[in-house]
Amino acid sequence: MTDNSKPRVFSGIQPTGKKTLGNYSGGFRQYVQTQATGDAFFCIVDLHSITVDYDPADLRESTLDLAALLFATGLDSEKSTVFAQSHVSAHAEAAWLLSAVTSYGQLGRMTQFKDKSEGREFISAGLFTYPVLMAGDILLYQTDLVPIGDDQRQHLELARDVAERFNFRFGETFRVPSGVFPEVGGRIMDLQEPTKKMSTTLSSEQGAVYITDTPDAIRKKFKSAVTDSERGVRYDPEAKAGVSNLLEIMSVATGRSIDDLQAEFGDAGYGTFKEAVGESVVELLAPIRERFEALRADERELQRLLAVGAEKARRVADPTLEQMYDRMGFAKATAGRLFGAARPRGL
Ligand code: LTN
Repeated sequence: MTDNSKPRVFSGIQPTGKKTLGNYSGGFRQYVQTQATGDAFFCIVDLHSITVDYDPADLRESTLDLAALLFATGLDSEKSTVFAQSHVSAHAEAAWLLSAVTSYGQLGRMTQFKDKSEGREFISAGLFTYPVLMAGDILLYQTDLVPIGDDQRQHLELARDVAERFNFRFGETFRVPSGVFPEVGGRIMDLQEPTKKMSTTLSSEQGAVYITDTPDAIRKKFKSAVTDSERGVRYDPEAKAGVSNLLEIMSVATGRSIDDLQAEFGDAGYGTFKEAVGESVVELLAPIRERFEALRADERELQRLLAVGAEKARRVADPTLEQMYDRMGFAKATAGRLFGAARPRGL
């Protein structure tokens, strides 16, 4: 079942917001690459979505949207395990157990908690304990590698601390995971404000390219992308300038090096260059969009694929959870809990 020669990879993806070209470049693209080299689990973290104000009907739709998008960008249900967090009850249980070895003070120092709670009138307890749920996600699978964005470094550090504290207090149980951070294409900037990251929530409609945008919408967005005055098509990543961002985007879309692209477009006008970048992104995203539309239209098939994923996930997560209960001194629940965990929800 598990292949010990390949590192176990685990990542969680929030089912909220429309996913951007930035998410593709710094996330989805990496996930697909791990299929060849690792034993990979990709979890749609719906339980994390309830930590801020949300709409139940949206959550259901976004969960299926994200599942379709993960398969459309190239994840293969035979090679990887793609599943919804709420379908595997071990996640919610692990979060409670791990809260015993998580420091209240450390949770209070999480910058994401401080940013997300600032100025809100209602701050849920779940927003505060969010990193404990995330630690459980990772640790249940005896994960070696966690592909994540830079903004998740502090959460990963907490997960490592939690693993070490549990191992020390209750005996060796968890593998201590390492983060993998994207080198190239990890920071795609907003097309209208190239000093800011392209964002699902903060970018304007024109500043962000969505993975499921139509070819025409994509062309339009690149046509109106901000460039720099009088600098020509030159790469200068430090300047955080529009042209450098466009070069990076075209490099991601075509697989060609920045040097190679500079050689071709160095003397071209901005108009010609922007059109070429737009076309390269259309070529990258059009097939993904088509696969997405086809998969999304077949909810039964999506549900089936998620059920296959959840089954595979349970087979790995449940034994870890059992070990946690046992090491922590809980009396054995003869068959009861195991049966409960393996039983499909709703029965
Ligand atoms: N917090 C992460 C999502 C996430 C995750 C995980 C990532 C939840 N659980 C486990 C990696 C591993 C985010 O907001 N991107």
